[in-house]
Amino acid sequence: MRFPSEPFKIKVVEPIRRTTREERERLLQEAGYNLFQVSAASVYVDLLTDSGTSAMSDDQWAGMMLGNESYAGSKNYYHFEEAVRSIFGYRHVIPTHQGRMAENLLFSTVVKAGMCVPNNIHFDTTRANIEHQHAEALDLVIKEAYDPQCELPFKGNMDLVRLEDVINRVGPARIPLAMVTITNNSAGGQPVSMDNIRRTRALLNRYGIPLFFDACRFAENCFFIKEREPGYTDTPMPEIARELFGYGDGCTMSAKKDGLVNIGGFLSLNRDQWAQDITNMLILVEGFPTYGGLAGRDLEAMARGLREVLDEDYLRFRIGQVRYLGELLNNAGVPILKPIGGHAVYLNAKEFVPHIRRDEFPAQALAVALYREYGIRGVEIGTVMFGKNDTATGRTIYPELEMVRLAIPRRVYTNMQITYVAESIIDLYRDRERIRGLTLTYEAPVLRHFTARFQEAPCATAR
Ligand code: P71
Repeated sequence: MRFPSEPFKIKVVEPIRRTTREERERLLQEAGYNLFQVSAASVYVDLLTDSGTSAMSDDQWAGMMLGNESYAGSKNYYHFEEAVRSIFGYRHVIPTHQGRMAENLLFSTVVKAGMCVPNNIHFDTTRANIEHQHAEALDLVIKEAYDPQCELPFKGNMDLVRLEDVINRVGPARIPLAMVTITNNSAGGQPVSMDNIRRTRALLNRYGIPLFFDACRFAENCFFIKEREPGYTDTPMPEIARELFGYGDGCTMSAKKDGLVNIGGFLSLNRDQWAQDITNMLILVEGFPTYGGLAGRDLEAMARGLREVLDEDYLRFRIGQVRYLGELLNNAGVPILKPIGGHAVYLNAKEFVPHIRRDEFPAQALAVALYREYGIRGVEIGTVMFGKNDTATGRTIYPELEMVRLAIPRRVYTNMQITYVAESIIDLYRDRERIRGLTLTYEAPVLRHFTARFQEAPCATAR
């Protein structure tokens, strides 16, 4: 089957409410046309993020009841440690409450002012945590990643020529580690090939630079390797993961993605000295090393989720469901980023609403229209999130991509709900000329997308 049906049945349900268009119009006005400010209870299908939004299995819930909430040495920590070691293979396992804390602990320990950390593309929290150390976060993905039309099987790959240039330019002493984000969230959930990882490792070895993975969506990346990379068709998922992580020295993980939990993360690594320094910092800011800001039951759910996520039936359904949405849209001529990624479909707003000028936030306008007309919430990944004001000229520096991301939570929506999303977007596309641009009325100095407020520009056709 091209699009496998759900490999689970539903045991617990959460009702979701449909609202009227009038209600949503009012809610949008109150929210300043910012979907982060709309209450989730007024959203019908919520595709804001795939992070922390998974449905847990009965086995995970059963594990929650076996939580041991001792301050030190909870058995759930040992289960968790064993799960992480068996999948990732690194010696030290340090739990954190979510991914960005793992990043913060790692970078505050090993990155010093004036240093540089290369990555394919840093996720915003990774970049922010590096810049917080007064260091530079460099994005060195292959250039095709920035072309929404270019179809490559591994569009998240590191550009090894640029990586070597950077090492030669800044010198290995100023690069405490390099990272590879699997899958590459910021440019469409695109995977990195085993071959590219192997070569990245070989290059870094020549300069003695450690390699860390941002492993949030590692299982999805490993599934793409199995599907697309020669030599892996018959390799079991855990073996693919072991080989991949074997090329690294450690990883940071937000288990809110491929850990199939609602909260949790970790840092895992081989270097004893780094682990010791990080653990000392963990105790200061997060908690004792056998719970790291989580409850025992959370650790148990994470241990079980990390094993479940490598189940091939699950992954085939998961990747298939995202692809199902993407292909329905693509076949109807709706402009999307290609190839379809692992966790989300991205609408290309530059082509969807070409009548909206760049300074009127086309992707934000599209996300607002999708909510107003159909109660579906996506997230803008474009000028609101990544545009910068050039203080010298007062002009806006626009990011390369202007997208609305439709991130699919894991095991949450049925294929019928996904069909509803596709049909809604196809309808909206037919009516796209009616979508109006927005003007910014408030922005915070940092991470403005969470709290920005907008007004609607006059009707485009009336201009
Ligand atoms: C996503 C998120 C969650 C998010 C974060 C910020 C604003 C809106 C939504 C989080 C990631 C990620 C990668 C590759 C690290 C984190 C941080 N992604 N690396 O895509 O995608 O993890 O949220 O657990 O701290 O919606 P954390």
